[in-house]
Amino acid sequence: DGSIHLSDYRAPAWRIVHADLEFDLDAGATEVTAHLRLQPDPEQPDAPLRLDGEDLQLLDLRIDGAPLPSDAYRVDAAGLHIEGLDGACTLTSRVRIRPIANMRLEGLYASRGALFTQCEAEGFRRITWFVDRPDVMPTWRITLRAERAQYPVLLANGNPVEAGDLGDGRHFATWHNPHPTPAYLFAVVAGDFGCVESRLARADGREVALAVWAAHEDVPRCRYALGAVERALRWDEERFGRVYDLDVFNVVAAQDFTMGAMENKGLNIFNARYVLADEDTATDADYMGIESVVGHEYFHNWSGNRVTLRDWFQLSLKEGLTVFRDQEFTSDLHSRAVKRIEDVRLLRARQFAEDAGSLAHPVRPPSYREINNFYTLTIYEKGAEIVRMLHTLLGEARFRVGMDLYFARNDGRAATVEDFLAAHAEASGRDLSQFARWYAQAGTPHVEVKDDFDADGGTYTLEIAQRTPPTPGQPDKAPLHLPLRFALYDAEGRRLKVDPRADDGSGDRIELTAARHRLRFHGLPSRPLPAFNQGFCAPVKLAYDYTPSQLGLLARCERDPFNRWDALQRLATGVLLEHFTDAAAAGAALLAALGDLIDDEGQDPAFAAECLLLPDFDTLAEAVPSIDVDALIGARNDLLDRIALEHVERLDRRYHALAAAAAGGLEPAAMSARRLRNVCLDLLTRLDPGAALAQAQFDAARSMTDRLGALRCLVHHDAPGRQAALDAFAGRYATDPLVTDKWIALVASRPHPDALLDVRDLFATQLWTPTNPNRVRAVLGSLSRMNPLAFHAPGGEGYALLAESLPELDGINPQVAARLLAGFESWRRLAGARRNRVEAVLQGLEGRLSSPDSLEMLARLRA
Ligand code: HT7
Ligand code: ZN
Repeated sequence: DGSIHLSDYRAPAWRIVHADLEFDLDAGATEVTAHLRLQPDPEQPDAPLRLDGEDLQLLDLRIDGAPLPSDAYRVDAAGLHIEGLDGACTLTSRVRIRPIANMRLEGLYASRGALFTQCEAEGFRRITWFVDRPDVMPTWRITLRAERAQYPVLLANGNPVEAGDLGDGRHFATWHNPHPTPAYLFAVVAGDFGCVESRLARADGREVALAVWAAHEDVPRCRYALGAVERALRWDEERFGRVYDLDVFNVVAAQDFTMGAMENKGLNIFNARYVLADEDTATDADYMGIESVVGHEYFHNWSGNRVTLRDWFQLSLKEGLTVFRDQEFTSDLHSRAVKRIEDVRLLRARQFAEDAGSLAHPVRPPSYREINNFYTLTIYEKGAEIVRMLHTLLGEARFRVGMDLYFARNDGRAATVEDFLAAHAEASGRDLSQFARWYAQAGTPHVEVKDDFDADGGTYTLEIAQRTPPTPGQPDKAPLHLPLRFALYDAEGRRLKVDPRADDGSGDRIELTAARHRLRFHGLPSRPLPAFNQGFCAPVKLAYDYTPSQLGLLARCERDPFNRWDALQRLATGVLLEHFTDAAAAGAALLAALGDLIDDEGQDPAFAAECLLLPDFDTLAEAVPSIDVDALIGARNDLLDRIALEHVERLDRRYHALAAAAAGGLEPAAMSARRLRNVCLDLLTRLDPGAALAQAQFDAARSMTDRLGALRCLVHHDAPGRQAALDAFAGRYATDPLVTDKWIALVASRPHPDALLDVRDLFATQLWTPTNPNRVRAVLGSLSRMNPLAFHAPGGEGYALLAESLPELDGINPQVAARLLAGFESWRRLAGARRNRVEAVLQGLEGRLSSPDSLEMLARLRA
């Protein structure tokens, strides 16, 4: 079926040791001349040369300067085959490509008069003939020639070497990348850009010139991203000892971009939404997102670029590790507790759903048809959790030694997950062979804890069992090696010092390796209150039968802030799903705890805001065997109403008390205040049909956080001023596509059946630009991922709306279409007629999609 298997890996028969490329750039027709220095693998002496290439018009082909006769090579849909080559040689090819016709945004494409590339994972083959796999790592020299008027800025990987005039209005620039680099990290940008720049001394004493580029009108909004680059560079030196390795580091913002950003060597290309920010157009969350993505791409320079991947099955080796690194960056610079809560929210809502749905796959999948379909939450977020567990198992100091060894040993190489684990095993003396199962086994492990207290002897026993449910293609699972933190508290919430006489483990962390473990604690005066998985050190679903009052106590006394938040999430989940026998006591415990938090001025307001947010729809859907959409949405709404009603005065008081702090700029205290204020406002607006407070905040707003927070309340709570506010907002930002995406996302995520009509109306306006991935996501991503009420409309209208648009989108940008299809991943667990309705919609898509991306997704969804 066209699948590629991890077990079939073979080293490349031919390597490219140096690539010298010349581009005659033009949006309509670009000519690419490639001089590739080729070397055969001595172990595969007679293997033919096979070069990847797609949509290339071949103009000329030579070996060592001599034209190749037409019977000496063969071209098919995927490649160029040359047989009978006699050892090392230089292949020169000339091809023509059409950037303007490239809607897939893979390879070289045009966007708003400029030219950009996107080569990960297999886009370079759309630029020229090449051995397009990550374990082929030439050094590079890149010469760009173009008209100066339209393309005054010519950027490529590496260091600038030379630039000059060519006459006739044309000019050139030559770049050199001395580091062995796979083709997926190749990049070129040409266009009329401005930049903000700075110079920084590297830890090795050399200087690096940093620049962030954007369309001229957007340059003033690049300052924050530039600061984020500076912070990332310093942090990687200090925390990981990683020093930058070129004289320049360029970042360019593109409005048309499939994903978030791309870590091309020395020339990162970003979705404009992760670069451009000022107070008028960006929310606090946008600022945080920019810093985190800038960090992520910068950190790839070592985890991904200097040490790259042997093959695409190892994708999490760079992505999981780099997400872990960017999470630590944010945690070191801002609130560690709030960052962990945000990350675990995402993991539980989206990665756990992926792991439990039709698209579940291991962090290192054994096979794939289209690698683009594996840039998933499992590869990224679960991959990061695995690295985090390693960090927990080894501790910061030994983890750092392991990382240093990994980087030193694999620098300039294409590595595997085994190389990563071997470095950590060697540096720490630990056996990580069982731990490696995390990469091979899909599904979220369930850890169930039962306890017993023998009052006579004062002996407390914990029975801990782990089990991983079946996933597609993996019916049986073996036990995993995982760290589990725990603590015991007495009835007053005081931490008990424990001395576990267990099979293994000690102190407040044990390591699970078997399906069952027993821990015994002696000499306890009374039954303790246990707490587990502090900091969410293992990415598992942990079940322990807490009473509401125990959770209320934990929410106050747990030392670990993550677990204080988690106790409230558990309490809220239990109330919503009616898990507690004494429902009234549970509701009262939750309301009391939330009331204390609203009043608690000693607490970080951002943390309080996180505690006031109930588990979202996706997280709740993950906690039940069968998804009753109406029941989940109804229960959530009822509980939110109850919280608002119970605490209206407190919420109002706190909302106003935070006003002064919220009026500040980007300092953490002001951001935190705005966050809690917007949560208070949302609850208060539930009770106020006139939405006076939200209207007042909207009218007086001086920051996008305040303006959008208020607009969201007006729109999502159907306030009378909703349409006027939307129109005012749309008018104010009509020329700004990123802010326009924000209001479109609000409209498409309005929890009202009419959101489907609004989306249909949008399709009929000029705002619907199916070639722009951000806009497609704002409309259809928001509907399918952020609006369960409308998406799961009982008659199936939401499913039909998404499905209707997919064939057209698939013909434009298959990656975007395939990702939208993943919105159906949990369909098999839908209760009632909804499951049948999705099934019919998926069946209706049969024969209407054409890309390998969407065909693979559809097949996996329906398998
Ligand atoms: N490594 C990159 C992932 C990526 C990508 C980015 C943009 C367009 C298409 C893409 N395919 C894969 C981004 C990252 O994870 O850092
Ligand atoms: Zn990445």
